[in-house]
Amino acid sequence: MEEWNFPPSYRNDYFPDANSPYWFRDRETMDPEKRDELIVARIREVMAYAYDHSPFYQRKWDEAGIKANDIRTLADFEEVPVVTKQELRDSQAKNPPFGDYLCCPESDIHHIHGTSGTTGRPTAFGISRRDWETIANNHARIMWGMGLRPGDTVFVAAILSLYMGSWGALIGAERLGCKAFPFGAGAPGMTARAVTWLGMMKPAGLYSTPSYALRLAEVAREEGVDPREFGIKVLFFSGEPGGSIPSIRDKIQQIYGAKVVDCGTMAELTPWMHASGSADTEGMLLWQDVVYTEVADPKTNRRVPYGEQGTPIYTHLERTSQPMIRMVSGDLTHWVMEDNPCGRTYPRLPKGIYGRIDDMFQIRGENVYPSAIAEVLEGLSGYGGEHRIIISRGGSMDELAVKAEFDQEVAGRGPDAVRSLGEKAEAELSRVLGVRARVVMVEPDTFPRTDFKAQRVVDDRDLYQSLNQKRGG
Ligand code: 8LH
Repeated sequence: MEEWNFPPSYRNDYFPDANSPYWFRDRETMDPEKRDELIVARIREVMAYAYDHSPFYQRKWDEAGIKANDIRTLADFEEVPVVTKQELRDSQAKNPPFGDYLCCPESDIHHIHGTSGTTGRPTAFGISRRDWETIANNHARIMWGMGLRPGDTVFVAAILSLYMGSWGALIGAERLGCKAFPFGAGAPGMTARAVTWLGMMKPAGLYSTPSYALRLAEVAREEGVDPREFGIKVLFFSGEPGGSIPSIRDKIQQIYGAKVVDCGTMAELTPWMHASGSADTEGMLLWQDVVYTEVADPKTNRRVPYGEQGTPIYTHLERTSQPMIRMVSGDLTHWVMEDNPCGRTYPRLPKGIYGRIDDMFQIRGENVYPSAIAEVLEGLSGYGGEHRIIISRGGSMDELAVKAEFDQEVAGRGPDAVRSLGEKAEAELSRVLGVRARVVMVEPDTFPRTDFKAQRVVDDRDLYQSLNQKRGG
């Protein structure tokens, strides 16, 4: 059925009917129970393959006493031990450079990439030519679902080195028959140049992080350009929360006059677009026939029912070089199974991925996500576009302070307008978060902007103490 094989073998000249909203209608719209049956059979094949080709999986599953053939249901699969990032690092340290979960001969490796984080031992991705083509085919299919079409120009405005996001968007656009523009990001002066090139190329699609799309719009305005003049149809974002946060999504849609689609999971899980919205469906669909995703209780690693919150655990169904089988993400989301406006029968993450469990902090018993704070501020008219979250864990009670920029318009209206915006932000944050948040309004452009993923949490106890003294608190 529609090239759903393992090992995958896609025809690189395949295109759906030009009027079809689906790349593979059957795979995308089939009865989900039928799909689950096929997924179970595919899991057995992928597990047997990984066991035969990798000492890593042999060790892991022998220790757990699990064999591919034991997996008869999706519930059986929950018995399979999860893979953590640390295990991948350890495997690569002992078996450099690709680890003993590399399931193809090193001579088959076509691309080397790696994790983009700056702390800890980086992880190397060794991707075979077959996998590279599979990734391109999967991303082209999902980008078709976003409404992009052959001949469209796709502008990749993200760092093109150690970030799989940019490469994944690029090869998807190439396979889709688009005019792919690997513009990149991150070099000095590059955002202003992006404004010029966007004006010249008028791309149908733009890929970046949500934070960078906001930055790009600011710079465009500084250059006297209205971002709507770029004529973009679809902005597809990954890398951080934002594309499924209504206040942020709506603001960006309004600024660019374009549709925002949220996508993306983890570099290890490339084809990372396997969680992605579509032209008609907001949030993220889980394209389960590409990567099987379980939203699970982080303590038990077992699926939670639809409607509940958990951490995504991912399993490649179409990768042969470094397949991830039950890789635990450490992110948080909640999933639902409903009729989707686009007709695809996948489960959906209506609010996308909120953030990492590690980034969540507790203030007087309440769980607070940085993305929830961004959501509130972006919804306030007069907010200047950047903020920092300051957590104090020094005293007997945890305290939360937010430094938020006001915009030029509020600045022009004077101190009363600034104070009133601060009070409004404080009231709204306290209402939404369920805990008191102190807000300090700061001048426009106080904080540096990012051309990658935003980092806004500051654990700065000294600053908090001086703030307390000023307020006599
Ligand atoms: C997200 C999202 C999203 C990623 N909403 N959080 O960009 C896709 C891939 C290549 C990527 O960013 O991989 P990387 O650098 O390994 O980072 C993975 C983390 O990024 C992931 O665990 C999430 O915390 C976050 N992330 N896409 C919310 N659409």
